[in-house]
Amino acid sequence: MKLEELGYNKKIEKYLKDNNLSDFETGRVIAEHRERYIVRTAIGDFHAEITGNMRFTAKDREDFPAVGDWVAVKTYDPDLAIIHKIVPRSSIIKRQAVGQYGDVQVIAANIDYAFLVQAVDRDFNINRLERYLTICNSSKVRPVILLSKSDLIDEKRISEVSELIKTRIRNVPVIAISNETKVGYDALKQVIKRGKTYCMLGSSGVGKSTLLNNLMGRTIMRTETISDSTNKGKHVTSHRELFMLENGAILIDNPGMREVGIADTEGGLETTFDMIVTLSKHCRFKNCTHTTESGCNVIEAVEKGDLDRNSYENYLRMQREKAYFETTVAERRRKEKIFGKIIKDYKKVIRKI
Ligand SMILES: Nc1nc2c(ncn2[C@@H]2O[C@H](COP(=O)(O)OP(=O)(O)OP(=O)(O)O)[C@@H](O)[C@H]2O)c(=O)[nH]1
Ligand SMILES: [Mg+2]
Ligand SMILES: [Zn+2]
Repeated sequence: MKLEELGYNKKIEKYLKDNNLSDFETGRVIAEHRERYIVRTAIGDFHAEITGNMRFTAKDREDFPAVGDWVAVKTYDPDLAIIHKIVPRSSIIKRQAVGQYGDVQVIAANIDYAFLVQAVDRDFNINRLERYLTICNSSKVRPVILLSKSDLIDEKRISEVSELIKTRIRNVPVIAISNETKVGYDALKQVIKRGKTYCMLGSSGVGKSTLLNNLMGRTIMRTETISDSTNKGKHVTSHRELFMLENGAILIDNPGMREVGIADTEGGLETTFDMIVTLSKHCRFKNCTHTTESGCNVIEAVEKGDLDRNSYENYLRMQREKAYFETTVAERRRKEKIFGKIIKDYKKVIRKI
């Protein structure tokens, strides 16, 4: 297969050349199963692992390969390869790692568009939608909101939901689809372009894999009915994988997410809540936190009804979460530094003996 079909471009080519990596095989990570990867190259698919050096020097999860990454590999057996280098990413979707303070989880790399999938019947939650948007906005990924399972509710409710989205989220396309009736598929297919990479994000059971299967025209990913009483929180898809659609687009299916912790460092919150940023220029204090200050233009806008109160509260919640995340990262780095020094001192002592 040609690498161009996987989204290969001149920028990647230039990087490999400038860094003397032309002797390596170039590939794209198409699947990840707990630090074991499948890399697709021009000469086939390989099971791959990273070099010991890459593991040793990795500071956090971002230094490990992720689905969607372009990598330089050395191939060995008919299907074995070692990943030597990750090509710098054009975008990276990440969230706070669940249960590991101060660390991130990389969801996918080199993504052009993210489909934020919510089932309109009961999964719909606008606060969570703003969370996903923040993740996209911190990662230079363009969002498209997909309201799935539209067959389960009536037209009136769909327009209500669309209107509600419009009051808080501007300039993001919203497409209502049904994987049952295929309503909305035409509009969706117009967004899916050759050579671009797409990633589906959303809770478990909203129909991500069903959509993938439908777009592929065959069952690639297992899907399952989730019954509320017996399988609460059960995830059907358990790994991330990249697929190539017939029209030449590339689509990544993900396991459903339960938590969407903000690990924003790139101003995603500011982009998502640009209205708050604009309003805050007229706050009395420059370092206004928009919580209790007098002369806060943001609070005033909420009180006047110019700014949606729920959206404002959601912003404050994520802002706090971000601040907390940043402190835990700093704390972790500090501890690592102390630990690093202990090792160094220890080595010095050993050498002297
Ligand atoms: N009525 C209706 N059911 C759907 C639709 N899309 C998916 N389903 C059903 O919802 C269930 C879950 O679908 P999946 O595609 O497995 O959901 P998923 O988002 O991939 O879930 P995870 O892999 O756990 O993240 C299946 O029983 C599907 O048949 C839809 O548009 N309408
Ligand atoms: Mg799935
Ligand atoms: Zn303020």
